[in-house]
Amino acid sequence: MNARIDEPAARRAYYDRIAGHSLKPLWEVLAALVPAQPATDAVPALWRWADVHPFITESGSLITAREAERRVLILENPGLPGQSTTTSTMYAGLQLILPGEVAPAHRHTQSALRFVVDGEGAYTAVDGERVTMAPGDFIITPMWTWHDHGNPGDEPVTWLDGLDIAVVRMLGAQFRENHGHEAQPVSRPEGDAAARYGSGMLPVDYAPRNGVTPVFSYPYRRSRAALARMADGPRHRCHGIKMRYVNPATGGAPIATIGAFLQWLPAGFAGAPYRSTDGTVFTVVEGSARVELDDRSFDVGPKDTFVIPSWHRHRLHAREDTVLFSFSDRPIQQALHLWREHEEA
Ligand code: 1HN
Repeated sequence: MNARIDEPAARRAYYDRIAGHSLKPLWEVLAALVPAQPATDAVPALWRWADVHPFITESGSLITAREAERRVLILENPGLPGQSTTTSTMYAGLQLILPGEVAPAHRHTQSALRFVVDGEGAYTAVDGERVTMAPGDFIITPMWTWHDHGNPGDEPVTWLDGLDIAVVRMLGAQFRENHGHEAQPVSRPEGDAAARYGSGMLPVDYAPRNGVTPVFSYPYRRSRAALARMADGPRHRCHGIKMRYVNPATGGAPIATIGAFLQWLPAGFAGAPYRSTDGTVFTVVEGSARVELDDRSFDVGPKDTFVIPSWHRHRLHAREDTVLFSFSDRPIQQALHLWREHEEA
């Protein structure tokens, strides 16, 4: 036989012929499809506030929030060009809203979180209730809830958006609608959801829906005070004092697809090496720290955002008392029993 199947040229010719029939040989890609450990094209990356803030400000003179619908700079992972994503599943962006602007009401099947980075006095309206935003506030717009943003204040406001865009895209479950009114009608006074669902009580006839929290605002004032109270208590070797945001009605994640966390590292804290399968986006709220990975390290300070992809070993060193906010796809992985973590001694 002169065209044995193990000859490279014969194989290539065969691959070319079957390609015309939408067929591919698994044996050429098997190891990459099913690697021994997580493999992602996402890379660790850092967006320093000092670098991105001028670009965000400049975007304000190039396009209005109304025209853009959402005036956002995507924090696109350099390892995933053109994919508008920050980890393999999670999108992050920095959104600017200037005084007097409105970002019109819409809804979509992607869920979103906001973490306020800079400025105050803007609001987000979610399902008929407005919440005024201050730095460090964590606010969610669960899937298919109407949401619009406005800035009746007198300073620009910038927040970090986190969305499950790539997950919903992968599932082919993207839907969106415009409300028709720029700002949705306000049907509940500010603070209504917090009083009803976030005061350690629930309405007696409350039934949880979709695993989505009925509380959509987690003010930094309260979260920060909680961390401060715990500062002298026991600490995790890798994470310092790390808390996860919860749906107060279930104890689960506030959004079915996105887990969010706030952590406090005391000055001088040297965390043990850690990795987990949920690629994570971090933003520094207070303080300064060094993030040490196997092949690179970076120093981070307030308002800087960075990403640690899945299964990338890293450790956190706090130069000062430091507060980090982070989010990832952990609830999805946990629901599917896929989530793993590893702490080193
Ligand atoms: C979106 O609706 C918002 O509502 C922000 O503020 C970022 C990124 C992709 C798709 C929809 C928002 C978004 C988004």
